[in-house]
Amino acid sequence: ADGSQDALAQDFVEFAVRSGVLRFGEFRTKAGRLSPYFFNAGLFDDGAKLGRLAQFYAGRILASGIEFDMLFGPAYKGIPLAAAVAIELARMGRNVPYAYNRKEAKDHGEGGTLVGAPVRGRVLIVDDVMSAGTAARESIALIRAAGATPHAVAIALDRQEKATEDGHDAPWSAVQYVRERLGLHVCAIARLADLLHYLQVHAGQELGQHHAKVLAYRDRYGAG
Ligand code: OMP
Repeated sequence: ADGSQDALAQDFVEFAVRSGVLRFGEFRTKAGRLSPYFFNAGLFDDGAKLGRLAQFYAGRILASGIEFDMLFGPAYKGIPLAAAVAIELARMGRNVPYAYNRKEAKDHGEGGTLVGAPVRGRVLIVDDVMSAGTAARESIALIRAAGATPHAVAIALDRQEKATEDGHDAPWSAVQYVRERLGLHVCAIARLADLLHYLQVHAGQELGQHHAKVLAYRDRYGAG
């Protein structure tokens, strides 16, 4: 299966749309692309939504069979994600340490930019979205600098877009780059293909009207 009709992914897209996290319109991405959709994980903004989100991540992570020794949440949006996923994994019987970074180093107190458990072993990065791959590369560098092994990345949405290299579009996707060039495992709750499937299923309804624009965006920037 190509995963585009994956039930968990379809449930997740529905949850994201109903929560107002996945929106349609005109948005500028970090890589400067004009996108007809945007996923704002910061809008999983109450305890129930965050808890449900964590269940989706934990379910995907455990089903993937990826091995890991700890979780890492990159500042800022990865911090509540890693914390919530750590709680959910513990509830499911898999208690692992977690850590996160500050964006600015403290010059007093405990010092340094890393907070939480010591960063060591095989680290699973928990982040929101992968588009062109810049955020993932920053997290990988941080974990390497701490002397640990960046082993895997779990994201809510893989936008399945071309990576950028020095401001230019690469022929491969960001996820392909992280998997094949950097050798990390990547698991995503949903991908652009799942979103397209969801919009297609809702053809004829208000949501379905966004299908053509999202498809055109994939034709322009899609990869993998
Ligand atoms: P890359 O660093 O290009 O992979 O983009 C990932 C980051 O872009 C995410 O961590 C977000 O900060 C932001 N983003 C979203 O949150 N949702 C989207 O739908 C698209 C982006 C984006 O700017 O590409």
